[in-house]
Order: sequence, then C-alpha cells, then structure tokens
Amino acid sequence: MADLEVRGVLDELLVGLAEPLRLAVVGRVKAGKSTLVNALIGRRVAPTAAGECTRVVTWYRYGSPDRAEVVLRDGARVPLRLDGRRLPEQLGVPLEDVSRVVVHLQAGALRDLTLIDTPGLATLTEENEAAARAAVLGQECSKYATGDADALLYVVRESERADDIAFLHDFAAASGSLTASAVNTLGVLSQADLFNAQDPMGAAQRTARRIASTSPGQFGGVVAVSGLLAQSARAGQVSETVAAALASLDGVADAILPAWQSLDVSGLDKAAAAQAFSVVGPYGLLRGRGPARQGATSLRRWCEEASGIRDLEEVLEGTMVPRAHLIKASRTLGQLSRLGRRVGCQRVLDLVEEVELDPVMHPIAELRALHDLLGTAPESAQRPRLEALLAGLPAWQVLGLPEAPDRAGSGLAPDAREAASRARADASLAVTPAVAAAATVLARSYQILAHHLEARRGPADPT
Ligand SMILES: Nc1nc2c(ncn2[C@@H]2O[C@H](COP(=O)(O)OP(=O)(O)OP(=O)(O)O)[C@@H](O)[C@H]2O)c(=O)[nH]1
Ligand SMILES: [Mg+2]
Repeated sequence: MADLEVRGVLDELLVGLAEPLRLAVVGRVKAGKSTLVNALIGRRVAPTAAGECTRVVTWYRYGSPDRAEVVLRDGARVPLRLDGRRLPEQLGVPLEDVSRVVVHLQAGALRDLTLIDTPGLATLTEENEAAARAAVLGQECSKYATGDADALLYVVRESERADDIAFLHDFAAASGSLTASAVNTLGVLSQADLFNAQDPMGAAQRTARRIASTSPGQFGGVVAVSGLLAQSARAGQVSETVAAALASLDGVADAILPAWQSLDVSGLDKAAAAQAFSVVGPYGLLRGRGPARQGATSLRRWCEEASGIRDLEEVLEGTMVPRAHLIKASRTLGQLSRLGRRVGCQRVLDLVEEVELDPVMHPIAELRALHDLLGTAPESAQRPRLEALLAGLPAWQVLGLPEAPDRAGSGLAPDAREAASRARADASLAVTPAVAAAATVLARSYQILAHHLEARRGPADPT
C-alpha cells in the first residue's frame, strides 16, 4: 500500500471524525427512504417519485449556502443546480461515473446528523443495489472497506420485514469492531398509515414494539412512521386549499369515503381533493377531516403528530446522537488497527492499544461490551448498567441507588468501589463470554468512577 493511499485513508478517517453522525437510510426499493429523509430535513429535496428515482447515493450535510454537487468516481466534483429547492431528476453526467451526490443545506436537523439516502436494496437493477451496499459497507467509496456510515436507519415496510436481515450482517462485518447492532441501528416501520387495519397507525406501533422486543440485538429501537404525513406537514404541502378540500369531505360516511372521486359531494373541488389525497394519503383523508375544519395550521399539526416522526427523532436524539462520538471513535480505532495490520506497521497497532487503555477512552469499551451483550445476552443484568453509564446518568443512578443520597459527590466513592468488586465477582461467575466481558468492563467503569469521585473536593455536587 503506497504512502499516498495510506494518507488518503487517514484523511477519510479524519473527515469522518469531524462530521456529525453519518446516518445511512437503507431499505428496499420504494420503502419510503427518501420521503423519510425529506421529513427529517423538513424539505422536499430528495426525489420521491414512484419509480426508481433514487439511483445514486446522496449525502445531506449541514452547510451554507444551499448547494449540491456530484462527486465522480475519479474524485472530481461537478456542481449541480438545485431545481427550486429540489434535486433535479437528471444529473448531467453518466450515471456510471457517479460516486455520490452531496447536498449542503442550512437545515437544523443536519447539525447533528449527516443523512445518507441510498438506492433501494433488491432493486430492479443490480447496479443500484451495489451502490447502496457500497455506500454503507464501503466497498466502492473506499477500497479498504472502511465504510462510510456510522449508523443505520433501517426502513422496512410491513410486507417485507422478514427479509434483508442478511444485509445487516454484512454491515456488521464491514463496520470494524463495533458492528451493526442495537448500538447503532434503528428500525423504521415505514408507511405506517397504509397498514391494513382499522387503526393503521396504532397497529403499526404495536408491530414496531413487537419487532423491537423480538430482536433486541438488532435494533436499538423500532418506530412506526408515516413519512408521507411527516413530509407533508414539514415541507409546506399542507395548504389552505388542501385543508378546505378535506374539510368539504367531512360529512361523507367513512365506509364510502374511499370512493370519494365518484361521489357527488356539494362544494367539493375534485382537483383540490386529488391534491389533498396525494398530500395526506388515504389515512389522512379519513382522519384528517376533523382537524382540517380548523384550517391548514390545525391539519399540519395533526399530520405531524399522527406521523410518528417525533418518536423517531426522540430515539435518534436520545440514543444515537449522544453516542455519536463513541461510535465514531470506536470505528476509527478499528479502522486504524486494520490499516496498521494491512501495512504491517506495529507502531500504529501499539498506538491504538495505548489509546484504548486510556481511562478517558473507557466508554468505548462500554459501548463495545453493550454491543456484544445485545447480540448474545440482551436480558442480562449488565445491560441496563452499561446503558446507564453510556447515557451519562448521575453517579447515584449509575450505581443503582433508589434516589440521590445526601452524600452525593465524593461520598459515593465507597459505593462505586463496592460496585466494582461486585462486578468482578459477576465476571468470575458469568456463564457466557459476553456477560463475563461486560462485567469486567463494568468493574473498570466503577473503579474509574470511584477515582473520579474521590478526586472531587469541596461541597457535594449533584452527581
Ligand atoms: N401513504 C404513504 N406513502 C408513502 C410513505 N412514504 C413513502 N410513500 C410513497 O411511496 C413511494 C416511494 O417513496 P420513496 O420515499 O421515494 O421511497 P424510496 O425508498 O426512497 O424509493 P427508492 O429510492 O426508489 O428505493 C412514493 O410514492 C411515496 O409518496 C408513507 O409513509 N405513506
Ligand atoms: Mg429514494
């Protein structure tokens, strides 16, 4: 491996470290990936036609002014004009030369996340699937399989969710020591408004909870979302015209509403109703009529609330975003080790080991232990303990005390030491290697915490 190539890999790693969490949105063709990306960004920038329009991998990054560029396989960058505020259908360069499109937008959501929209898996053309896999797994963008994504949003429609787990395993194999697991993968049960049930959103939420509980090692959470309702609410499509059209259908009985086009409803503007239907879908047509009577603002609010998008954002903000630096650090160290082995440089391997042994880096060991545990023993007692540490909870909570004691601060050091010796005992009694390893990591966590608490002087602090 030439020096220049090594430098290229190192540069890639540095850029990745400096960026917010790179969240790749993956799933089957037409699962609703781009609609979801638009909903998260709050603009209809990604094409979402019913055809295979997401043919290239597209990165959405925070940046000003708004602009887009095509990155070619040879590294050259060609500016791309945003059509209105949307990506154009045509890229103006041969598709086979394209590595990816990068869009810079001044959108709040992108401050914490770089979103990577990918072509559907199991698409009509093999190249599309290869591009999606490469974007996530890294075979194309980096020859050294460093992978580009830190985390995955796995979008799946109810009818297809039994498939595709193999893809998650591939992602796992390509992501270094911190592989795809509940630590860095969230599931989205998409198009929840189309669930075949009397209460589609409710049924979708129940199914999402069931998937989450039956595959705790795979997903850090599974959320039912209607990307369509969320996108419409946030990207300015819920207009007064749409609200008025819905409101004029308010008197129609639920049972005959699906046949609204052939009904003779007084005051109904059929063109406006067709537009409304494309904006809110059949579920919105049925349930959005009431809120629509109060006008567009009320309908917009209803669409956003009903869509479940906030539930998804809560999980993202509560788990993935706070862990971003750990996920990145863990991946980068794994990639550096691989690079060191590949070029036969012992110095790099020694440095990685040295860094990993530093107490400051211990949360990486906690994250990796959690990852292994979720895959093999998700019910173990060590799991909530690791999660409490990783969530940065106050010391008394980390130590499992029922409430904040008066002796907070350095007064808790003996508790931490006791927790460390209990964890050591757990490690020696553990029946599975992952539990033993997690208990050993916890023993060190509590030991570090005790040190930290003892080092404090002065009045008790809130921790
Ligand atoms: N009713 C409803 N329709 C949706 C929803 N999400 C997406 N759709 C529709 O499903 C079709 C495909 O949506 P996209 O967001 O383009 O799906 P995609 O996964 O990006 O598709 P590809 O990039 O082609 O793989 C579009 O017609 C969307 O309007 C949803 O939550 N509810
Ligand atoms: Mg798409």
